[in-house]
Amino acid sequence: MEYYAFVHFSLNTYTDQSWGYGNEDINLFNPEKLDCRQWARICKQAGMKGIIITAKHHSGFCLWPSKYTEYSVKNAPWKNGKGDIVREMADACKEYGLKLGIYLSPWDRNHPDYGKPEYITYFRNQLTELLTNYGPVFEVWFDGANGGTGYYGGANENRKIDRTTYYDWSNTYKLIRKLQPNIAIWNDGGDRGDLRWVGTEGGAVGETNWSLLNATGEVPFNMLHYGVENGDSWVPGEVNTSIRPEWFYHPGENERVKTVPQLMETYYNSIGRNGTLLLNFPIDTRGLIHENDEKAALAFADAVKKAFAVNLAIKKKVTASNVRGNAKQFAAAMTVDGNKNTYWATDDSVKTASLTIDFGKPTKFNRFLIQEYIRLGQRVKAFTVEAFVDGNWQSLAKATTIGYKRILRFSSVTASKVRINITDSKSCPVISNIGIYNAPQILAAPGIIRNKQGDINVIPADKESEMYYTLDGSMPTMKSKKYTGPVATEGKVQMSAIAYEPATGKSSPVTNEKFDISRKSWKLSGINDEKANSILDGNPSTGWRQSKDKKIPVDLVIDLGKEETLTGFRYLPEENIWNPAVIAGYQFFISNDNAEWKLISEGEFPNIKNNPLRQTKKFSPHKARYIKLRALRNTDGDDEIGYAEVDVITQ
Ligand code: FUL
Repeated sequence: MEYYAFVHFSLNTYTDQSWGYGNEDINLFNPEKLDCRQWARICKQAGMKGIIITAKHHSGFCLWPSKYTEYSVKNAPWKNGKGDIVREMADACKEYGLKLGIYLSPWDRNHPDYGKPEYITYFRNQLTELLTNYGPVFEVWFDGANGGTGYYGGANENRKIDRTTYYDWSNTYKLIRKLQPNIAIWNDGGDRGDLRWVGTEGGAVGETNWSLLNATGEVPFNMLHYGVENGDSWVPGEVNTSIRPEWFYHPGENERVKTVPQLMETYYNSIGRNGTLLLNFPIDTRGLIHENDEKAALAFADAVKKAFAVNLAIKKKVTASNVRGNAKQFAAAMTVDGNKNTYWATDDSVKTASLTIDFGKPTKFNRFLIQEYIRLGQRVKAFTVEAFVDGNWQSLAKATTIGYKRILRFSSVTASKVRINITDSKSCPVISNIGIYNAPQILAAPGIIRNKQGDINVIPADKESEMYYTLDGSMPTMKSKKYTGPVATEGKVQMSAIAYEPATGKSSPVTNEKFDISRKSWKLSGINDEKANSILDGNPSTGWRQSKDKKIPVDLVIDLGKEETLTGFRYLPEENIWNPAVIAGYQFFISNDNAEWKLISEGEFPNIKNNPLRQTKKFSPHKARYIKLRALRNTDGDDEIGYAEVDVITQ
C-alpha cells in the first residue's frame, strides 16, 4: 500500500467550512450526483490501492445511518434518509479492486456527552458498526485534533480532554483488532498505532526516516518526522496531504488544485523517502471528485509512470565489495533482477560495503532508487552514490536512511558505471532492489509576489526558464508579455504567469495571484521594530513575532493610510514547524481614529497548526481606516504570536 486516497466529505462541504461546529443543519446535506463509483474509478486509474473515507469528521455528522445518533444521513434529505455513503463506498471499492479505510474523528463537536466517559461507549459503538458491517477495512484513522469548542448537544462550550488518557485507547485497540485482525491503526496521539503521522500535512516526511518509534512515551515533532533510529516498535510514516490547499471542498479553490510539479515534489518527499502517500480528494457539493482534481491526479500518475518507465540498471553487470558467505543467493545481482523478494546481503560483521553497476556504455540518468528488504528490518544509516564519468568517480548524492524505498534526484549525468557506498549501517545491509532512471524534466510554475510598494516579482523555479505573464486574467502564452523585472502596479490586480524553457520548448503550469489594494501607504501602529514591516512585504517566507513579554490577548494595529471599504481580512502564519507562533483564536476590529474600536469578526482558524494556510475571513462591508487583529489564543497554548502576512479584502 504505497499510495492510497483520502476522501473528505461531510456537511462541511455545504457550509464552506474546514471544521464543522456540530450544529450545522442536516437539511443542507443533499448531494445531487453523489457517485462513489466515480471516486473509485479515478483512484484506481490514478494507481491508488485504497480509499479512506471520513465516515465522521469533527462536526459529528455521520455518513452512515448510525443507530446511535440522529446526526447522520438518516435524517438528511439525500435519498429521503435511506442512503448510506459508507456502504456505497465499500461497494465501489470492491467493484474497482480497492481497499476500504475508515476515518472516524474521536473529537465530536455535536455529541452532548463528548468529554464524559459515556462518549467513549458511543465512540466504540460507532467503531463496532463501521468495522462490522462493511467488510474488510485496511486502515482506521483517528484524527489528532481533539477537544475544544463545540455545539455539544446545545451546551455551546469549550471542552478539554486529555488525549492520552480520555479515549482509553488500549481497550479500543483490543476491540478493533478483534473486529478486524488485519487492520492498520493510524493514531498520532495516545497509544502507539501501526502507522504514524509525519508531523505535517504539507506532504513531506524527513529525509532521514526510520520506520521505528518507541512503544511508550511522548512523540514530539522530530520523532514523527524522522522516526526513532533505535525505537522498539515498527511504526512507518504515512504522509497525508490534500490535492488542494484544504481538506474539504471550497469552491474558491477550484483553481488551486496542486499542479504536476507540486505533486511530483510530494511524491519524492513521501514515497521517495520511505513513506506511504495518502492523497486527499475533497468531494465537491455535487458529490463528485471535481474535474480539475481528476485531471491533476491522472496527470500526476502519468508523470510518475514516465519518470520510472525504464530501469536502466535491470540485469546489468553488478559487483559488490562483499557478499554474504560468497553465496549466490545473496549476490549483488539480486538487486537488479527485478524481484523484490531476493536481496544482496553482506557478512554479519560487514557494515560498510559498496556495489557497482556497469552499464557497459555511457548512459544518461537523473534518478536513483534503492530498497531495503525490510522484512529483516531497516538498517542503513548512511550511503553515497557516485558516477563513473570519463574515467573518474564523481559524487552524485549523499543520503541517510533507505527503508522500504528511497529515491534520490540529481541533475542528469552520463556515466558508464554507478557505485553505491553504504557508509554506515546498524547491521549488515540487506538491499533488495536498485533502480536507475532518466526522468523527463518537469518545469515548475513560477512564484508571484507583490511587495508593499505594489511591484510584482515573478520568481522562476529554475534559472534557465523565461517567464511570460498577463494582467487581464487571460492565459499567458509565449506570445504574452515577457517578464524582465518587477512590474509596477496600483490597486487591485491579477497576474497569471508561466515559465518556459527555450531548450526543450516546455512550459510550466500557470500561477495565478490576485492582489487587493496596494499597501504602499500602510503603517504598523505602535511598533518600533523595522523588521515588523515584513508582515506587509508580500513575501510569505518572511515574518515577524511580537515581543515575548506580551501576554495574550496580543494586538496588531495597521493604519491603512486612508478610509477603505473593508469586506474581510487575511492572515498567513509563519511557517515554522519547530516553534509555531500561530494564531488559532482571533477578534478583528475596525476604527476611524485608532481610539474607538468596533468588533466585526471573531472566531477560530481551524486546523491552522497542521496546515498553516492563508486564512480568509469575510464580513459585510464596513468603512474604516484602522484595523486591529487581536490574537486570543495560539495553537500551542502559550503567548507567542507571529505573522508572515496580514492583508485586507476590500469592496
Ligand atoms: C486534521 C483535521 O483537523 C483536518 O480537518 C483533516 O481531517 C486532516 C486529515 O486531519 O487534523
